[in-house]
Amino acid sequence: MTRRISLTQYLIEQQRQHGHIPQELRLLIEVVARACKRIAISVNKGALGEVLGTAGSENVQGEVQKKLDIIANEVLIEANEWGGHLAAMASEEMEGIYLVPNRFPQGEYLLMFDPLDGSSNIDVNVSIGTIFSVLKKPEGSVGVSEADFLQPGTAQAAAGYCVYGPQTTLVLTVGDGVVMFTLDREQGSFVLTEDEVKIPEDTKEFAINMSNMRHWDAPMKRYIDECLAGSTGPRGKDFNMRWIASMVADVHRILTRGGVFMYPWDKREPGKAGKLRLMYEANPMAFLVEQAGGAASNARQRIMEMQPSQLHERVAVVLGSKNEVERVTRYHLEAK
Ligand code: FBP
Ligand code: AFP
Repeated sequence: MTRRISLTQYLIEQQRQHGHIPQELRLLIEVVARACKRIAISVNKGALGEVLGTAGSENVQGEVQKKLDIIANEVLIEANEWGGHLAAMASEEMEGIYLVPNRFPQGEYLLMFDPLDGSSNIDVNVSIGTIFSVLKKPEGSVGVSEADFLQPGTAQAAAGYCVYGPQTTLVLTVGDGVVMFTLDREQGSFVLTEDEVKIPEDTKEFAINMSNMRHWDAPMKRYIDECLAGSTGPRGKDFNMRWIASMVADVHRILTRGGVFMYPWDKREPGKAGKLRLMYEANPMAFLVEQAGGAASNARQRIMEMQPSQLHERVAVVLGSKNEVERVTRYHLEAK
């Protein structure tokens, strides 16, 4: 019988044999995974758990909050605040950072998350997910402030997501490749099901919200026009399109079979760099994609090298199969 490796076993082996992760980080990842299991239970209950629909409030970015956005945010905070591994948390659903209350021990790590990504898919029973990114508090900083979070993606100690779809899958990197765990619902544990996730360098599949095409700038239009031209166009091959409108689900497909995901800059909001958030969406996904052999840029530079200037900063995102990401980036740089 094939040996089943649980998330706990995997993390303990990483800690013991490879020295990749300190004990505090192992604990942190396990706690995040446990929170994801609780979120998965709420997601699965759907209408029976009265978790669908809007909550009647807005988050800091002026977006209408769904009940599950709030539930998932609370589950992640409650699960993580008491363990002693964290100094503070930040979330898409909270304006400022969340300090670990004084009654609990303080740790060295900072946790950021999008508790429920793909909000527009919650009520329609399509895959959604939780995205997380882990940083270390800068050496020598006293207390914790928002500035401690403003580190580039290259500083991430770990990143991952959990996708709530036909299966619940946890995808993780601690900087040594990408691994996937499938939730065994009967046992209640995450079981290792992919230990060397690799994104092919080439692809014939792209993901973008085509309804925004008229708002893109010229290099983005050029890239998509060439894909749409198919085998008789400059690319000499036919492309397929997929758009789930949950970044987790689109990135999961790319980590599984390749492809390129784009959420470009948009003329409608010239002051903003894109729709997606740098700190808790783009950076963790970029870390995963790079660790799987892919690439991630903002169409001009590597996402992981961007210096964030605020917690809820937005960024244009192009990620996935390396040769396509490089092509999109090249088109933008040539047009400068
Ligand atoms: P939320 O954080 O509000 O869920 O927005 C993020 C997101 O849902 C991404 O997961 C997805 O790729 C994108 O927005 C979909 O955008 P659009 O509605 O333009 O298709
Ligand atoms: P299958 O029966 O092979 O799954 O095809 C049906 C279907 O997946 C349908 O559910 C989708 O709407 C459609 O095909 C998608 O087709 P494209 O691959 O052309 O997008």
